[in-house]
Amino acid sequence: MDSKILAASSKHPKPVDHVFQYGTAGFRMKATLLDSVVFRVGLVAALRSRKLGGQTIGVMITASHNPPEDNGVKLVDPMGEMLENSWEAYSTELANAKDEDVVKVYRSLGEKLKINPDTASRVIYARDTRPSGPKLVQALLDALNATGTEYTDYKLLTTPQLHYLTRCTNTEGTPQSYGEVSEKGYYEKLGKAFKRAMKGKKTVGSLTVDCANGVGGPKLAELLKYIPAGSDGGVDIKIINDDVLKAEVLNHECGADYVKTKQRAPPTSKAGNNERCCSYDGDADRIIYYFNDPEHGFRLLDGDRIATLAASFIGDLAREAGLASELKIGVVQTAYANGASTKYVEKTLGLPVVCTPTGVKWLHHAATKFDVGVYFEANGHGTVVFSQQALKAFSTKEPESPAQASALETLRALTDLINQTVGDALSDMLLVETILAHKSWTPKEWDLTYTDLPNRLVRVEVADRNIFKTTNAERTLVEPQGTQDRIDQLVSKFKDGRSFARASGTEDAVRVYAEAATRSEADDLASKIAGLVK
Ligand code: NG1
Ligand code: ZN
Repeated sequence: MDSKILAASSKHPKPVDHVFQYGTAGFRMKATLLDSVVFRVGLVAALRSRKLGGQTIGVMITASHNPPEDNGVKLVDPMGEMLENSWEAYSTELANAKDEDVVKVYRSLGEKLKINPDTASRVIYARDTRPSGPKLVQALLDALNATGTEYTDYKLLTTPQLHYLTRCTNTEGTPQSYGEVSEKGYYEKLGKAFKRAMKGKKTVGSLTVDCANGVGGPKLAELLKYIPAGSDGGVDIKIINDDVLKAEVLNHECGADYVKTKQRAPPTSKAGNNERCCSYDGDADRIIYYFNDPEHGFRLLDGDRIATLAASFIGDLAREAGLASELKIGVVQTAYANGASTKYVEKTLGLPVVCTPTGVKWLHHAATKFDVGVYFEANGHGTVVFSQQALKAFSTKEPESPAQASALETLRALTDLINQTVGDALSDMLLVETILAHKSWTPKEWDLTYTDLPNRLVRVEVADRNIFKTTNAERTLVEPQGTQDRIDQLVSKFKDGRSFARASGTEDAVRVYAEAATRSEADDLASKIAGLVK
């Protein structure tokens, strides 16, 4: 095997002097730099699968909301979760090994982790629509072939579809089976669950979906074959930005990141006042809702809003089902969640909120500590996870009234509708549509549940972002010494002031977030804190 790996590796030389790091979103950069990285990630996937006794590992080639010339690669663990933390370091080590040391590092990892090379290794993989994808797939294949790994190529998929299929593959034929192991199985599961969850309720008007000209476009078109029309207890969807043939339009002036950062609808959107709109990102694992309010202009309904909507709906259902006392329901956010959303969950919904560092893996992990854990990043990446106890309660509780039976059935449907492996724009969209239909809400009513505190997020270029060390879920700076005291002093001068600074995990910069009672005070606070860290 060693000589095969050596020969294959020589076809994928590492760019000299480039240092790679498996970050919160795997490896991500200009696609031209990625060939050796993908090859070596293939080697790590083989090791990880063997370490786990031949369970199937997922490999996704995507750069999400990044521009078309970028690409990236990340690994998915057997239950559809993000790669275990310690393995990020092994991936980084192998990605940075000199060409002549690849086999040595591969072997030493195998020895250190006590991996039996005779164990079978299995991988499934997919990619988004970027033109660099097929060539990178070839690098991955070379690694899988050199390590004698069995594989399935799912070609084009959204990132959450690959997470779903990874879990389905590993649970097939067991009582924990997550669904049929096929793309079609995914659509069927969602379509069936949506119909059950909707119970014939009607959505109001139509929903315009901006697919960021990414893989979400064709996949949504496919999903719609399994979704009834609005008049039939489903939803009427108008798809925009679904051009996957012109490479340069991916994420360009459209998509969740554009809408969230520019605070405006994509120019191609023709939606009228008060009409529901949503935007996916390039690999459809993020979703943001929005609408135009004739009185107040553009209104964003971001990840915080989706989390509060889901928590309130599921909380109500649990009460109606008579399960409120036995199930721990909670919401997980990051420090970027608007303070008003946190207050709404704690005070109005009466549910606990946990704050974790940035990065979905932290949120997901914290959410699994609840029986129903709702987690979302403000940027629209999130989902709901249910504990075994919750699933058991939903399926075994004897209803004492028709209302209880109905709540239980809706809860069961939600556990199938929600992609519990990772945030999923398609599944989250159907969840929001279901909830709005049940509540007979337009986006306006959803928007009125609480008022966001004015806030500002700024990106600060610094000489060395690594000197910024945080604690308290990234809300407190421990280094450089004294900086936090100065931040606290400034914040105390602002009504409803809150601010923190942390090094970005994905860009070479520090991010400063500030909230205050008014727009101008939030801007002022953010710029003062930015001045402090510069
Ligand atoms: P960084 O660059 O570490 O702030 C950004 C987003 C995260 C998350 C990751 C991964 C903000 C403020 N940060 O992280 O929420 O999505 O990228 O893609 O939006
Ligand atoms: Zn994404």
